Order: sequence, then structure tokens, then C-alpha cells
Amino acid sequence: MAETEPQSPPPTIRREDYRPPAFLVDQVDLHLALHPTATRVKAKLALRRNPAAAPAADLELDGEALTLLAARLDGAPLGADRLAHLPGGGLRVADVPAAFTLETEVGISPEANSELSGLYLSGGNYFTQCEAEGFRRITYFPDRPDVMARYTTTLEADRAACPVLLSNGNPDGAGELPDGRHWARWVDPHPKPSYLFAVVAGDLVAMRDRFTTRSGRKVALGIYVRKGDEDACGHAMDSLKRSMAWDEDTYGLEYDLDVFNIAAVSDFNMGAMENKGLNVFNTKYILARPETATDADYEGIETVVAHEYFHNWTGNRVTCRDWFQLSLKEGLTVFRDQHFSADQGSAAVKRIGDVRRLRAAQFPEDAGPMAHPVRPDSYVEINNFYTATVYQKGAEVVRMMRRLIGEANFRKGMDLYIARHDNQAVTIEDFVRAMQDASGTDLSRFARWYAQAGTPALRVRDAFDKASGRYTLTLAQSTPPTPGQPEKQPVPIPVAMGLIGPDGAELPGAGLLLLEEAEQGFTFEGLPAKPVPSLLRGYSAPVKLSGLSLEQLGFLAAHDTDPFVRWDSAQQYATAEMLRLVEEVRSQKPLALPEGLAAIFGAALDRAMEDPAFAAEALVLPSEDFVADQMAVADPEAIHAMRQFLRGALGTRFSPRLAALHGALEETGPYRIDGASIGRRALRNASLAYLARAEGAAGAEGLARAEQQFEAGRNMTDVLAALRVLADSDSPARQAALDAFHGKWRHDDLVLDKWFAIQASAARPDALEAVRALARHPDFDLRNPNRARSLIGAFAAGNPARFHDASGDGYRFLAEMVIALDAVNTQVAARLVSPLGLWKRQDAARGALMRAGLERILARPGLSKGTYEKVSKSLAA
Ligand code: B3K
Ligand code: ZN
Repeated sequence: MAETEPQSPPPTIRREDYRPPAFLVDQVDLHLALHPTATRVKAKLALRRNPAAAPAADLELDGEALTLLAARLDGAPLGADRLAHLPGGGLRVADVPAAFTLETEVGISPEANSELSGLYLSGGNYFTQCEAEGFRRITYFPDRPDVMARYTTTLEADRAACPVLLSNGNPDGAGELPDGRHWARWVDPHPKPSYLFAVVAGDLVAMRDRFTTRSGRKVALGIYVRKGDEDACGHAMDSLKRSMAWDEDTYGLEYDLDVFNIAAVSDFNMGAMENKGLNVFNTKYILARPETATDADYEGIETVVAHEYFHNWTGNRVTCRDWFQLSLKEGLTVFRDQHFSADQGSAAVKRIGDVRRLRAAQFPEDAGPMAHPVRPDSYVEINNFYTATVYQKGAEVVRMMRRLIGEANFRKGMDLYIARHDNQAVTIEDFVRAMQDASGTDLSRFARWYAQAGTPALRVRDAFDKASGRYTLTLAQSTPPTPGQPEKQPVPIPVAMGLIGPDGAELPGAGLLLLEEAEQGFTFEGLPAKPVPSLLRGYSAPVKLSGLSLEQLGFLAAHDTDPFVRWDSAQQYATAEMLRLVEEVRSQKPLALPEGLAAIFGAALDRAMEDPAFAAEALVLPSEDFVADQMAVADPEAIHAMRQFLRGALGTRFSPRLAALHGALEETGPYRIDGASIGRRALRNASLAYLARAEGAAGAEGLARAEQQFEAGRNMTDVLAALRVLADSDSPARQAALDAFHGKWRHDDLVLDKWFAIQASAARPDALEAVRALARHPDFDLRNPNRARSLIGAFAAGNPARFHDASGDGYRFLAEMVIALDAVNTQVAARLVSPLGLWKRQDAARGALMRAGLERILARPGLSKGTYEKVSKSLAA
């Protein structure tokens, strides 16, 4: 679906150009007569001129891929003289009064909608996706979040094909129609922006439950899925009820309708969508059975269900004035879902996972061609800004604010924010102001975190004066330039810290340092000996810390009381050693296992059973991409060789203990998804992965254990961990296992996605060949976003050694796939192109090949504006 001509670059939208809407909509009455190719949408809008906007004689409405069938103003038909079609698909109504009713009728084709934005079909059922700008693909409307209206929606469809008819709000009647059709009406009492509109209709079944809010409102809960999947909704339902209770306990926020429905769909552009009273979810974040879903899937479901539910207040009741404010709802809601998940199990392990994800996705983005502030200043395609920066860094900014003003003040600030802005479309300034007013803390400087792109570097040095016992910590910060922002100012960095004495005991002096300037010294008096500083406890700021010696890092890894710093110091230690080993690979020196690293690994194994979940995190080496990010010029082959060497050497050195752990942690009882059980499986499978890489008999034993574990088929976590070990190996059992897995699960889309992804991310020399073959496999389908991501994304973003093959074939493959996808689903295409944009990290030869791939995409006639924006910015950086 070509959206723009590449010849004329699409326009850039700027934050500074924001103007209030010329017209407001008080009431929307929609009537959708559903049909696969000829759905008719009647809309009746009660409009009035916005007193806060510059007067306009004409009304301009957004529209896209709509066929106008009729239009009336205050009941009188509008002729061609009063209507003009705008470029891009909008509609202008000339010379309108101050307040009036506009009725339109349009035709749309859900079946032709492969963008999966607006109203579309998936497996014969109807779903909508309106955020960010999909509502204009359903009807003509001022499709911007600061136009909040009350909606009544009547759905009409064939009863046999669509027994279920759902929309936002509360049900308000249903009935029969001639010709086997029926109708249902939904009324949403809460004003909302158009991006929260939703319709789901089709042959679905519901898992039902109830929740009573603390003020006594009885809420009917429903999760709608395809027949046969009802038994796989229990974890999602349980997560929903826990989320509802948590938001009451933690923020005093209650649900505000009589029903809360979720519908799951297997064709979906992202994870899920928070439509008012009718969340729509990717099946990946709803369906789970022990035999089909991994522990990570279970955790993902809990997180995403909570996230979308929490949007009901942070996003829906209080929404964004414009899309530049996206982090107002997303950063805040990610912070809330992280906090919720931390409260459900081990907060330390949750934090480690979140930081790992931040470093894997957000840091490279912040250092790449698409770097942008948490609140962007401009965009071409807003869908390109649903990023790790807006979401994850945005959450870090909220977390820092909470640390600065304290938990109690943060809660007061949230209360004030909601009391002030309920039913409003507001800005990030409004949020910061509420926190400032509630706490009495001046946050004006802190707000720079929203405006400045790039990851700050934090450098530490220290000095100790033995005679006086005075210890001085000097902290210095700098933020690198990013596209459009050559100069950076210092940002306030909260550094939670402690001091550890030479004997490993915590010394007095722990607290919060606030680094506000480019450089500041902090002194501590009366210390008996030079301490080791434990900095960024709990990862109190999203910065890159440096300046500690290997010796200090090793000491912290062994002794710190803060689990995050213990984990991170070990990671930093490993990173330093890995960087040194990469250089040795490059100069073809023989590699040896660094003894310090082996000692840290051994110590983690010694304490593994105390906290298996933490140990599992501690045993994982920094990823190849993370190591590449620390190098001026990456060397994917050398990094891969180095990391494989280390995995093998650690597996060999510790094989008896790894085998013992794998044996001791074997489960006999039923599958459980509590944190302790998940932790034990993670540790067991981490042990297996190392063991299978060991040399000689130990490695053979590891592979044999993987085969047994695969065949035992206890649960998907263990099966997939074993299959990954086999898929990464040259074991003769490899192909048989992959074939058996395919044979068993070919009818389960979500499991089949795993089968594609595991092969795409296996770093064997023939990986690209395998990926090309898989792209022609009968089960591959470019039109299904999950499937496209599980092959193309898993290869390009999850297999650095093969994606960066020196031949450039990996880049060519990605370029071909992006071109093909852009003609089908532009949002997914634009998302998958990202790895090609990071060409500056690579050497000149690879960089040139990556640019050639980008240029090839750019030359494509009819390229979408989303892909155009990503590719052209990547080439310009
Ligand atoms: N708000 C949606 C994301 C919409 C993405 C549009 N391209 C899901 C979420 O963040 O909760
Ligand atoms: Zn969200």
C-alpha cells in the first residue's frame, strides 16, 4: 500500500507547530455495517468551533483509504461545491457554522487492509487498530488525541459469521435484523481520543470472570479468543485481576466501566492496545499453556496485560495533547508495569532484566541515526517513534523523578496529576509540574532529560587521604552529540551509592548523590581505610558508568550488598575482559580463559542455589551486540569467536558443577510459574547451555542431556532451551529435533514462530542459507507480523555474526525483505529496517555494504513515508 511518492519527500511534523484544533467534537455516533469487502460506516458528529483556537471557516477532517458515499450538514445533503478531497485522503467542508451536526457515510474494505491499521480482517474476524492514526481509515474525523469525544457505537453483521460484536464502553442493547443479521450497541460514557476507539467482531469465545472494585463496582471481565484457545487464557485473566487490585492498592485507581474486555488476534502490528474497555492483544501476550509457552512468555503476558490495564488512567483518562507527548503515557505506564512486576516476585531480578533490555535496545538507538529525545521535536511518521527511547528511557526518567522526590511525594504527585487533568489531553510539562507542586522540589533542570537525546557517560575517580580518613569521589558527566543536537547540557543524575570497606563490610555514607554539574566532588570523612564505591545502586540513572578498575569491579561483584551492582560489576568486569580477548582474536593470539573471570563465574556457581534466578542472570555473558557497542569499530566475527571461546572454556572448566546443577534442578512435580520455579529452570538451562559447549566428554554429555530434555518434553521452557542448544550445535540430533518440533507444532502459530526464530538466530555458518530457505517455507507468511519478525527480525537483530557476514549477503537479504514488506505492511517494514541503520558501528567495508542496502530500499518507487523516514535518516547520519 504505497502511501507517498518518494520523489517528493514527505513533510516533517514539528512540535513547535502545535495549534489547538479548530473544531471540537462532543459526541460521535457510529454505525458500522460489517462486510469483508464493503463495510459501511455512518458517522454522526456533533461539532463546534473551539473557543481556544484561531477561527476557521472550513472544517478539515482526516481520512485515508475511504470512499465517501454521502454527507449531510444539519440534515441537509452537502453538494460537491461544499466538499473538497484533500491530498492524502482527508475531506474539507467549506463554510460551516459555529456548531453543527455532520453526518458522513463511507465504504471501506477490511479484507484489502494488509496494513493492519484501521478495520481489518484476521482469520475471518474483524479487529481494529487506531493508534496512532488508524481511526481516519474508518471514518472522516479530526484524528488527533486532543479531540476527546463521547462515543456510541452500533455494530451490525451477519449473525452466523459474527456472533460476537464488541466495542468500547458498556453494552447498551442488541437485537435481530432481517437476512440473518444482528446488531449490538455500545456506549462509552468517558470522553476519549479517537485512537482509543475499537471494534472486535467475529466468531470468538470468551473466558469470563468478575472483579469487584474496592468501592463495590462489579466488573464483568472477558477474554475473547478463537474456539479451542479458551483453555489458554487463565494466566492472562489472573494477571488482569492482580493488575486491577495493584492499581487500587498502589495508586488508589479503580476501574471505571461495568465491563473490561480483551480480544486476542494473531495478526497484529505490536504487542497490544489499550482501547477503552476493549483491549486488543497479540495472541502472543494472551495465550499460554505450559506445553506451548515459555517462562518468558508467561512473564511477557503478565507485563503486557498489566501495562494495557494501567493505561486506563495513564493514557486514557488523562491522555496526550499531541503525539510528541507520547512518553507522557508510555514512559509512565512502562514505569508502572515494571513496578507491578517487581512487586510480584524478585525486584532485583526484574530490575536486571529491565536494564539488560534498556542496554540492548535503547542505548544503540540513542547512539544511532534515529536518536531522539524522550519527547521528540519532530517526526515524519509517528509510528516510527514508538521506540525504546519513548518507552524504556521514558520509564527511567519517571523512575529517577520518583527517587529524587521520594515515594510518598511521587504518590501525591500522581494524585495531583490525575485530579488536575482527568478527561484532558495534556503535556509532559503538566506531568512534571504536578510532581513539582506535590513535592516542592524544583524539577525544571531535571526536565532536560525529556529534551536531550543521547546516553550520558558518567565517569568516576576517587582519592583517599589516609591521614585524615577523607575519601573523595569525583563524578563527571558528558552526553555525546546526536543528530540535530550537537551541544549537550549536564542533566541531574541521581546516584544511589554506598561504600564498601576492604573487608567487604558496608561502611557508613550510603545515600543518594545528585550530580547536577558537569563535574562535582563528594567527600566522606572519617573512614578507616580506602573504600570501594558502589555506584548506581538499583541502576538509579540510565547512564554509562566508567572509571572503576577491574580490581574494584571484581570486589563489588563479590561483596556488594546491592544485587544490581553485584550483577552489573560482574558484567562490566566480563565486558572489559571480553574486549581484551577480541583484540587477541584479531591478532590471532591463542586465547586463554581469564582467571579473574573464571573466579567470578565460579563464585556465582557456589552461591547459585541461594538465589537461582539471580545466579542465572549472573552466569550470562554480555551479548555480542553489547560488546560491539563498547568498541570504536565493531568486529562481529572476532566478537563471536571470542564469546564462543569463553562459553566453551567456562563450560569445560566448570563442567562437573554445571552437570550437577543441571541434575539437581530437574523438576519432578507439576509445572509452576512462580518466580522461584522460573529461576530454577533458568539456572538449569543456563547450566545446560554451558555444558553443551564444553570440550570432549563433558560437551558430549551436555548434548546428550539436551537431547533427553528435548524428548522428555516437560514444558516449553525446557524443550526450547534444549532445542536452542541443539540448533546451535553440530550434533547429529540437530535436524531430527527441528523436524520433530515442526511436526508436532505446525498447527500452533505461536510455537511455530519459535521454530523460525531459533533457526534464524543460530549462529552456524549456514544460517543465512537456512533463513533464505525458511523465507520460502510454506509456513512462512510475510503478511503475519509475528511470523515476519520471527524470521527477519530474529536474524537481523539477533544473529550479529551472520547478519554481518563480510559478503554483505545478510544486508541484501534484509533489504529485499523490507522492500517486499513495505508493499504489504509499512509499519512492520519500517520497524525491521533498523539494523541496517547502525552502519557506523561497523568497519568501512561493511558500512558501505549496509549503506548500499539502504540505498536500494530508498530507490524503490512508492516507498512508504515510514520506511522512507528511517532509511533516509540512516543514510544522512
Ligand atoms: N499504545 C500501544 C502502541 C500503539 C503503537 C502504534 N504504532 C500499545 C502500548 O504501548 O500500550
Ligand atoms: Zn503503552
